[in-house]
Amino acid sequence: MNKIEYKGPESKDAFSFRHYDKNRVVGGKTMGEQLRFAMSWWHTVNASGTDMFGGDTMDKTFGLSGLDMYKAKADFAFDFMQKLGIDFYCFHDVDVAPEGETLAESVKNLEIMTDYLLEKQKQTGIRPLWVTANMFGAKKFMAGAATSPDADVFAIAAGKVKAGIDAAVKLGAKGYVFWGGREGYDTLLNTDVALELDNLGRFMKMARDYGRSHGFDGDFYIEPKPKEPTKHQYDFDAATCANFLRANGLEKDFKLNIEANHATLAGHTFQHELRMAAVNGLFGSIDANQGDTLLGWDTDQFPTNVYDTTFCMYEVIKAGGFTNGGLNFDAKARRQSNTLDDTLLSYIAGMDAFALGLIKAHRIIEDGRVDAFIKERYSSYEKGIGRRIVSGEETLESLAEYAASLRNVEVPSGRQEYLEAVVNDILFSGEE
Ligand code: XUL
Ligand code: CO
Repeated sequence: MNKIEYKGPESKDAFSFRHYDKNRVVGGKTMGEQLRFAMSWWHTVNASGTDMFGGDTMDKTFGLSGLDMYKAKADFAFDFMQKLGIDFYCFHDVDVAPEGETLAESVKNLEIMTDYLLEKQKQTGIRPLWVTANMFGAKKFMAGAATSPDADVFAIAAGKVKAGIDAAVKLGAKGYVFWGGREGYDTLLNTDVALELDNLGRFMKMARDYGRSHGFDGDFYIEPKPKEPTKHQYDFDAATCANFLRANGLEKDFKLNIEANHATLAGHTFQHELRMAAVNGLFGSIDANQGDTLLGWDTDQFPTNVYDTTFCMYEVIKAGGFTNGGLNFDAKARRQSNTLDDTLLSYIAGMDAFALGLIKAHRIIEDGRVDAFIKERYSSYEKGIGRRIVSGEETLESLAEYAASLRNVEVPSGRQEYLEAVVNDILFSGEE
């Protein structure tokens, strides 16, 4: 196995890193520790290029079927991660083990496969960043899982999450994700929203209680997404999830897993969602990808836009860095990029874009012009009336009295273009 090596920005070797130098220290920690890259099992090991209009363009069966195929996929996955120097992976239950006719059969298959994965983990030191259960693919989940109108479906979903948490504990994962692709509704003509939302809260409390009493000491995450496949998803965006978590008393055990392409589908920037997570004390993990503004659906492309990776890493650094979370490439090579080399090149592109983002974000902070500008912009709250407002000493009446005779109040310029030029300056000049 040839490992992908760091060869520096001048390298023309497509199978080398130009910016990701795992052991290089940036801002007091190595790039590896700061970025905590993870491989998404579903895209990398399973996705075969299918889209709404056409079938497979890649074969990832290894010429096998049943458990043998899943084991071959695991062999491939660990080789692939080692080649790239990736230490984490993320998976849904059905990504790594075949689904049975019953819950009991599925759980058995998952146990067999997690035994196999555990062996591979011992050999390599690689482990899951997070685990999740697929509660959107099977026909029974067509109307949701925890928000299904059918209580048996709710029960099966609970069983899947229990098995997923058990797998997380067994494999040493410090994250468990809920992405509610079908937790929402298409029409109010058939939906009891109040009951569905209560059930979603009940479901997550059961998961929290089970996890905390069975050795899961990591973070639970909600991964917000506004729509697709469902028209209205209950986990719309970071702010909606913050409200849901607080309403259900879950905010101590849950954080958010912010996905770039989900942010843009919600009409937000990736950076906005990260900031909203952070200011609500819910910054957790990231699904790294990018969308295409002209297409407008969840294209799950590999992230190559360095402005976005820079602003993302700026938020990550400001939030204090990852603890249990990391950067999971919830991304797939384009349907036409259908060779194994393309998958490898996609990861290299994404990892380099984030390494560059980390370097540049760190530079923006070290440079200090942006932070200094923001501090100065709000300086009226550090003295006089502003300080008294912030410290809670003022009331509407006292402020009305204070403001009564103010004249010619001038708000200083916001200087947006200057600040954008500062960022360009840092992005496009100077060495790494
Ligand atoms: C779907 C999506 C999922 C979650 C895990 O848009 O992002 O792959 O990350 O279920
Ligand atoms: Co995702």
